[in-house]
Amino acid sequence: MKKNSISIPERISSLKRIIKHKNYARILEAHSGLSAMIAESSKITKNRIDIEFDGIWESSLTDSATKGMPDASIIGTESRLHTINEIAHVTNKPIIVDGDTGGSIPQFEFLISNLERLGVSSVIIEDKIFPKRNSLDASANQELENPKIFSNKIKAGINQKSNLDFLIIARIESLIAGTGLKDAIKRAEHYIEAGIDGIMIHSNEKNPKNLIHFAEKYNSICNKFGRRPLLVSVPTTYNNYTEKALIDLGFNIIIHANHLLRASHQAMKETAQIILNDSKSERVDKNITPVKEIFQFVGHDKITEQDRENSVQLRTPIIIPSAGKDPIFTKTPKSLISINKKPIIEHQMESIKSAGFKNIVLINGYKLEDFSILSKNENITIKTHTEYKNTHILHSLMAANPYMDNGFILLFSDILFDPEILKKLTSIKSDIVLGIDNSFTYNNQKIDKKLDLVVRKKSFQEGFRSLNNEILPEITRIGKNIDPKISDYEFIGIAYFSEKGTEILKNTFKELNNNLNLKNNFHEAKSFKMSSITDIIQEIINRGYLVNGLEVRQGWREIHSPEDIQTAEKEIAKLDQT
Ligand code: SPV
Ligand code: MG
Repeated sequence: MKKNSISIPERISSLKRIIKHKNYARILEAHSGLSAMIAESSKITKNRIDIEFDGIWESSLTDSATKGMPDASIIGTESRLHTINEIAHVTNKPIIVDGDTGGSIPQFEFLISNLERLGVSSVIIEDKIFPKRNSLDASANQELENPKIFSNKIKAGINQKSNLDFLIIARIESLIAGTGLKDAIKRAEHYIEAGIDGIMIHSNEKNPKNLIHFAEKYNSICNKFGRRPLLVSVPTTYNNYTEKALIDLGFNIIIHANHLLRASHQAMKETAQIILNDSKSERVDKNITPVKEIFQFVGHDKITEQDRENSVQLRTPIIIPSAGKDPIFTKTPKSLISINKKPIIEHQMESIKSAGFKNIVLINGYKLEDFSILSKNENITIKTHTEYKNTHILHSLMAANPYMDNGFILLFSDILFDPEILKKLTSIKSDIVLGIDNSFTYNNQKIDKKLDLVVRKKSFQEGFRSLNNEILPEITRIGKNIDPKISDYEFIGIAYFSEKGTEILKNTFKELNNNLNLKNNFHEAKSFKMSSITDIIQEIINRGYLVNGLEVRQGWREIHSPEDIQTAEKEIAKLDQT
């Protein structure tokens, strides 16, 4: 799941929901964004069942220790909220906050409204007097609050909450302060009467007899009030008890309260010792997480991937040759044919923009004055190919020669397409990649035009591997005159040329242009001047350069005939409805 992708009310309610569903929640301590992500993402599978923590405990002990401070009401609420915010920002699971004593009533109200705002599910406050001392220190002097005064604080807290699923839990410290089981039971009665959502009974004993007695009596205590608030355990000293044993005793929330902090402290100490000893860090490598894994864990990889994409998108122009007169649509240049009251070029510009690309170079020729409607658009550069009558699409494309230096995407003027196609094409680290589609091979519809067919190298394993390790087909033949039966794909009229791919194209073009022998027959064209893009691609392949295909299924449509316009309009109308 993505970091912080849950709504605040949903997150607040999630703890209550989990407990309602399975009667208990297993919680692990965190003291930072990173440790919270470990708590959230840790998972094992036992007997084919996935086991994870249900939520995060934001502990006063470990938040203070992370700041190098004792757990003695020194680190203030603002600082604690900072840590809680950090944790909430990178996780989605329920958070239970250790609220210490809760402070005065106004301080407790302030804490609750801030915790709800951050999506925290619950706060636990202990019935000690401020400034408190950590409960695990058996030698500390622990002073308890009068239960009636503490109950007033509980009532004020209940009044303050704006989400009924936010749980206020009272932590009874009688067994820590040495006031005994009876005092604990009396306090529980006060707090339940005040309307508490849960009771945490704490103990710092290894063999917590009184805590067990309390748990055994808990249901009968609750019976008097006709409701049973949740029961919470923090088994730090009595951690020979399994979660199952505690659940069987009636506990609903089990908090492993400080273990990630203690684990990291131990690991840090050992690492520091080894580096000091060896005066180099090599030996610690095997014990510590590789930087690469940290990058991946905190999402650094995604940032660099986006950077790469962005820079490719800013650098790479989309070149659209639209100079010739179409044999079917003779009145209008192809780019300006209207689909749903918008010229094709505008549909293309929308897809280009949504794929993150900025610069478009359009080559016009026939009826160039009609293109004045685009003159106000600053992302589009219009270049005129005056020789359009005596040449074909390859020469139109090459009229954009000065704009190609950083590589480019070639886009035929009559293609509607999904933005993802552009993104995918440029994410492949191959120098020349053609968008190819194999649907014609199983599509029985009558095809009323000659397709640009493509044959791929059959030993597929030898194909080029893309960044995400897909094997890309290597193209061996391309053209209209290939037998469809031996063809694997059709070219969709979208292709990517990297900087190097462009250099190959430019050099090949330049050499052929200077070759006077090419007046007749150039691949499938009558002459080099009248050649198509597919002719020069075949030439590039024949010269030994690698040309790859990116398989595209659906997400594109060629506007070849008036029927195609009707179909495209219907498709757009359908999309608009959904
Ligand atoms: C904490 O984790 O800060 C707690 C639990 O309050 S304990 O340290 O056991 O008191
Ligand atoms: Mg604490």
